[in-house]
Amino acid sequence: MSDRLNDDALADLPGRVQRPAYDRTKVRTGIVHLGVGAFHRAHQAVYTDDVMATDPHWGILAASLRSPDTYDALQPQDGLYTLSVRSQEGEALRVIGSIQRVIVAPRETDDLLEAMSDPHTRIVTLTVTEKGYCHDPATGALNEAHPDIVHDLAYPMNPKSAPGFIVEALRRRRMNGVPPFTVLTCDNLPSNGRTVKRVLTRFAELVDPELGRFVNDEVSCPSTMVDRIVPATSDQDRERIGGVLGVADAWPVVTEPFTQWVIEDRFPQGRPAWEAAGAEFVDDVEPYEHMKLRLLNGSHSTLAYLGYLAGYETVADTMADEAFVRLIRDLMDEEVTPTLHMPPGADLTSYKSALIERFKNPALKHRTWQIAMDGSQKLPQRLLGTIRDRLSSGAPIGRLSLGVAAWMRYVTGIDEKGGAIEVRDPMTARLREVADGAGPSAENLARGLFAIREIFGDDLPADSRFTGEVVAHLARLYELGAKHTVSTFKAG
Ligand code: CS2
Repeated sequence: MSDRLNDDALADLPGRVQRPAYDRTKVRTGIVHLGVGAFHRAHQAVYTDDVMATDPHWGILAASLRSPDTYDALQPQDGLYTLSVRSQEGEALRVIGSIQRVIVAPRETDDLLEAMSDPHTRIVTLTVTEKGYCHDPATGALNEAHPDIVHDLAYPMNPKSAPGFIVEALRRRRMNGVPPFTVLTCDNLPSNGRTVKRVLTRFAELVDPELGRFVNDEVSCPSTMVDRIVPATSDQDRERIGGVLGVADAWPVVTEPFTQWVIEDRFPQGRPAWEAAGAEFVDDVEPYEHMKLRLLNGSHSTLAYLGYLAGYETVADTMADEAFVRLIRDLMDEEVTPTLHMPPGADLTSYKSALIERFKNPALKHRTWQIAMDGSQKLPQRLLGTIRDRLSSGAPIGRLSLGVAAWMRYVTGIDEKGGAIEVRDPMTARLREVADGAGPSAENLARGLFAIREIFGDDLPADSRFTGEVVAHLARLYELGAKHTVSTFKAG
C-alpha cells in the first residue's frame, strides 16, 4: 500500500473520509485555473468536485503562476488532497478529486498556454489575490508600469502575469477561430468581473488595438462573490489529517463549515451546474459583493491590524476579547450597514451574527498576520469605499478610520514592544521609506501615507474630516497601544 495519498490509496481510506463519487479516469478538462492556493482548493474545486459525478467535463487544470510548492505537493498525489472542515463540533474530512493536473507556469509556460487555447477549455478561473491583477487599487486601471506588465508587453508570447497569460491565450484562440473562454475571477476585488475586464482589455489594446476591441466585445467576465475562511495549513494540520487518513497528505486545506458563491450567469461557452452544489446564480452580484467585502473583509482587516498590534496571534484570539467584539459589531451595524444596498432576500441581522460566530471559531487558527498582508491592495475595497460613502452623507467614520490608522501603525514595521513586524505587501519598500522618514509622529506618518494615491486616491487626502480622524486615532495607538485604544474606544 502507498504511504502517500493518491488514486491507489483511495480504496483503503477509513470509512469516515469522504472520497470522489465518480470515476476520475472519465474526467475531461474544461477549466483552467490560475493561482492554485488554499482558497481555490477549499472553494471552487469543492463545488466542482460536487458536480463531477453528473458531469465529468469540468476537470480542472490548475496552474501556479510562481512557486512550485503546490505542484511538488499534489503531483505525487495525482492532484488529490484532503479538505478538512473544522468547527467546535469537530472535523469532517473529504478527499477532493477535481484537480486533474497542476502545472508551474514559469517552467511550463507553453503547456499552460496550450491548455488555455484548447477548445475544450471553456472557462478560465482565477484566484491570484488582489495584487495578481497588476492594477492600480484606487482606480482599478491596469498599472502599466508594473514590472510584470512591462515584461509581458515586451514578450507577450512568454508571459508571467495573469493578464499576460489570459490575453495571449485569447489571441491564439481568436487566430485559430476558437471562441473565447469565459474569465471568472474569484478574488476579493471590487466589481471583480468588471475590474478584470478593464485590465484585460487595456493590456490587449497595448498588444494590438484590434485584440483590445475583441476582448472588450467578445469576452465575458462575470462578477462573483466568494466566501469561505481558509487559513494557511500548518504542520499540525498535516500531521493530524495524515493520522486519520493512514497515508500522508503533503498539503491538505483546512476551512470552516460556511461557504458561499454568488455568480453572474454569463457563460457563453457553458458552465458546470455549480448551483447543484449550492452556488447562487444572479443577474447582478454587486449588492452581495459590497455586503461581503465591507462587512466580512472590512472587519477582518480591522481585526488583523488592531489584533496583531494588541499581541493576538489569531482572529479567534482577538475575538475572545469582548472589547474587540463590541468594536466589530458596532463597526458593522453603525458604520457599514447604512452604506449597503440589500441583496434580494438577504437577512443582514443573521448574516452579521453569523460573521461574529465565524470569526470566533476556535478550531481555525487564522493568523492576524496572514490577513494583514497586502493591505495596500485591500484597504480600498474593504474600508475606503465605505468611508467615501459615509463622508459624502456626513455620517460618522470613527471605527472605519480607526481601522485605517491601525494599518498605518502596522506598516511602520515595528510592534508595540519595539520588535520587528514582517510587513508583506507589494508596496513594502515604499511604506518603509515613508515610515522611516516620519519617525514616531502620527501627523508625519499619516501625511506620508495619504500621499500614496494608488491607495487613497486624490479625494480622501483632501478631506480634512477623514485625515483628522485618522491622525487622532494614530496618535492614540502610539500613546496607548491597540488594546487600550479599543477597550476605551468611544464613538466621536
Ligand atoms: C481575508 C480573506 O486574508 C484575508 O484578507 O480577509 O481571505 C477572507 O478570509 C475571505 O475573503 C473569506 O471569504
